[in-house]
Amino acid sequence: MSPPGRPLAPTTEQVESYRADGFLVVEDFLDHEELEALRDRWPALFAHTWETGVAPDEVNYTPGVTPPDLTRQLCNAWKADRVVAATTLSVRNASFAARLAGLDGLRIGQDNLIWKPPSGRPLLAHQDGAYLDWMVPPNMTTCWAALDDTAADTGTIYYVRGSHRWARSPVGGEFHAPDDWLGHLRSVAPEAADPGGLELVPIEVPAGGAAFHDAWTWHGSPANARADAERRAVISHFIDAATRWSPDVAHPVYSRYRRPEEEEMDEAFFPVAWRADGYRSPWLDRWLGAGAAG
Ligand SMILES: O=C(O)CCC(=O)C(=O)O
Repeated sequence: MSPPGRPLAPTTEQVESYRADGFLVVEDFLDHEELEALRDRWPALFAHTWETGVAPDEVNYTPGVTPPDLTRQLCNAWKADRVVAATTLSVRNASFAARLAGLDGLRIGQDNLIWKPPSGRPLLAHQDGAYLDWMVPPNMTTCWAALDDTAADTGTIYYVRGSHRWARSPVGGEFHAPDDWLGHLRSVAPEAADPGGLELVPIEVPAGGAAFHDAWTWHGSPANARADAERRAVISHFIDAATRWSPDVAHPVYSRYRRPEEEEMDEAFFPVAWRADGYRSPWLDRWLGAGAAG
């Protein structure tokens, strides 16, 4: 259990394990009050009540419209809610992730709230890096934190151990509710056919536990086989603080935040959450504090 406002460093063993496997599990990560605050906010967020008045960049759930068994997702919910932002942009998440990745600093690329309802449908196994050709270099270090106790049969996230060293594969398949959540992986990654090549690891942690993964680590989540358990996650997809815009490739949503002819990413939209020299986007804590006071 670690407070979100303070830097946190992994042990040498944790760094070695992350680099060997392409992921790392930390069983006890979120602070207890933080976990409760996030759970309290959840229903309002998915009912489209935005604390800041600003909508997330992507809203893949509309109550009464979206089929109830689809896995629900909000992207860049930090812009909509400062309780979410206090976690997804936290010094703790970014400092820990940066040291695992061996980077001097991280900014948020995108955050993500995932809500897999009881009997909810799967999310496709993929490499995050395949979706990142709009940045230079394509990169991502992710902190995935559970709001519920997770188990192999509740549709938790699964990682393929060691797959960050596999070839970099292109985007393919249906991301939301695919018929076969491992279908794309099996069709593009020859390593998956090697005997013993596909070691799937379900992340089973108590609520408040976390897992970290690299941009090239294959991961996804099967259907929730339980009718009595939901599975929610709060995710920070960080990118190297020095990441720049691709001059050639645009993202349909995020490239709205690119100023013409500029390759530098704007801290208003991609704030620096932690840098080893102590820098953090100066507006961030003032804005989070205003939320706490209000
Ligand atoms: O929580 C999940 O089911 C998958 C989340 C995911 O794809 C990610 O964190 O990169």
